[in-house]
Amino acid sequence: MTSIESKRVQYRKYLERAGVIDALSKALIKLYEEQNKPEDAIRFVRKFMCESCPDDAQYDLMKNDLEEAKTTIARLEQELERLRGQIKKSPEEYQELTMAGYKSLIDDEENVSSLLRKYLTPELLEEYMLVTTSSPVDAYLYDCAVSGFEHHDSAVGIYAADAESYDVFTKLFEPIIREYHGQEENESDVLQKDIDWGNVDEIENLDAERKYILSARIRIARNIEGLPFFAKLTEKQLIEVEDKVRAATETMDGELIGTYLTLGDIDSETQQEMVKRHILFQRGDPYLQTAGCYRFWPTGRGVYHNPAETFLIWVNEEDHLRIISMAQCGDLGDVYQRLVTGLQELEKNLTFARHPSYGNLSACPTNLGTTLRASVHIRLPLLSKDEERLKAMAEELSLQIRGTGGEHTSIEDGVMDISNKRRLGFTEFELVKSLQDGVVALINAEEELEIAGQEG
Ligand code: ADP
Ligand code: CIR
Repeated sequence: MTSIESKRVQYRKYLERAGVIDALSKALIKLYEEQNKPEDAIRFVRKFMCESCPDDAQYDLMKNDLEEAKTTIARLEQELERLRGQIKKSPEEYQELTMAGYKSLIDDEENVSSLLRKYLTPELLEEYMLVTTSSPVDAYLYDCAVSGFEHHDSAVGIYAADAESYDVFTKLFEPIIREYHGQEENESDVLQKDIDWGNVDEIENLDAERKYILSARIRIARNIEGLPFFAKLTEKQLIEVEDKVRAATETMDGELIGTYLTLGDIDSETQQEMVKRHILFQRGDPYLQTAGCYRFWPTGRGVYHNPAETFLIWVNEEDHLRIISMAQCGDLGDVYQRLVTGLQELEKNLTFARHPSYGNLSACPTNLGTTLRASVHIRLPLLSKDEERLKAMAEELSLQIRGTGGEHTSIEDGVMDISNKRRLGFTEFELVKSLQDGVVALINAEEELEIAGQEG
C-alpha cells in the first residue's frame, strides 16, 4: 500500500471510530426521508447534527447580549481612560519612568537610528528630567519622548506636548529639527521663512489627460494658540477645540460650504467607507497611540467637509486642525487655490500657534514650518518596476514616496503617494512648486520608458 493509501485507510477508521460517519449518514437519511425538502439543506444537516445548538430565537438573544457587552466594554474603557487621565503622576514617578524609558532605548543595540536616541544625551536627560512647561499643562520631557522610548524603531521619536515644549526642551528639539529638515548648515536663528502662498496661478493641472494621476491633495496642520497639543489636551479642551472649529466653519462661503460631523455620531461602517475614500482619519498609529493621541477617543474628533469632498478639516487628529484640499484628478492648481481660500476663511475666526523660528507649530517636529504636504496618488507602472531609479529620482527631487493608504503603508499595483519631503525652511509656494516640478519630471521619465518600450 502506498503511504497516501495507508493514510486514507487510517483516516477512514478514525472517522468511523469517532462516530462521524454514523452521524453524517443519519443526517443524510433524515434529509432523504423529509417530505418537504428544505431550501437550505446545509442548515438542516447542521441543526440535525448539533442537538445542543441554540435555536434561532436563542441565537438572536445571544447576538444582542454580545452587542450590549461590546457597548458596555467600550463605555468602561472610556471611563477608565477618563479616570487614568485624572491621575497626576508625581515628579518622582516621572523621573522613574524617564530613566527606565531612556535606559531601554539606549540599551537596544539593534534599533539605533531615532533622532531622540542620537540627541538625548545623559547630560540633557539629567538637565531636563524634572523640568516642566508652565502650569496648568506641566508637560515633562517624558510626555514628549514617551513614544520614542517605547518605539525604538521611530525615525524621530518625539512630539511636542505643547507649544512651550519646543523652547523649554530646546537643546533636544533644536538639533532634531535641524537634522530632520536638513538645516544643519543654516546659521540663522530663524529657520522658517515668512508665510508666502506666492502666485497661485503658477500651480497647474499636472495631468490634464488623466493618464497618470488619480488624485491630488494638499494638507496643512494648525494648532489653536493657547491650547496644548494632543498629548496634554484635557477632555474639556478636546471639546473646546471642536466647538471653536465648528463655529469657525459657519462663515464658509461658496464651494467651501459644508457640514461638520462629530466622530461619535458616525457609525463604524460609515467611518470605514470614509477612510477608504481618504476623507477620514482613523486611530491605530502605534507611535501616536503611545504618545497619547487617542485619549478620550472619539470625544472632540470629527471632520468638516463640503458635499464634493474637496475641502475638509480633520479635527483633533494629530493636530487640532488638518486643513485639506483634494481633487480626484491631477489639478494641483485648483487644489492649491481652494486650500488657501479655506485657510484664510478660518484665520478670520481662529488664531493659530506660531514660533519665531519654526513658523507654524505642529505636534510632530517633522511637520513644523509650512506644515504642508502636497501629494498626488500616481500610477507609474514602468518607473515603479525600477525601484532604485525611482528612489534616486525621489531623493534628487526632494520627494517622499508612501503607499496610498497613508504613512507606513506599501505601494500596490504601481500606484503610489508622491509628496514634498521638506516642510521647513521653504515657503508654501516653493514646496508646492517643487512637488509640481518633481511630478512633471517623473511623468516625463515614465513617458520615455513607454516610448522605449514601443520602439524596442
Ligand atoms: P498626512 O500626513 O498627509 O495626513 P497620510 O499619509 O497619513 O498623510 O494620509 C492621510 C490620508 O490622506 C490617507 O487616507 C491617504 O490615503 C490620503 N491621501 C494622501 N494623499 C492623497 C492623495 N493625493 N489623494 C488621495 N488621498 C490622499
Ligand atoms: C517616528 O518618529 O517615526 C514617528 N513618531 C513618526 C514621525 C513622522 N513621520 C515621519 O518621519 N515620516
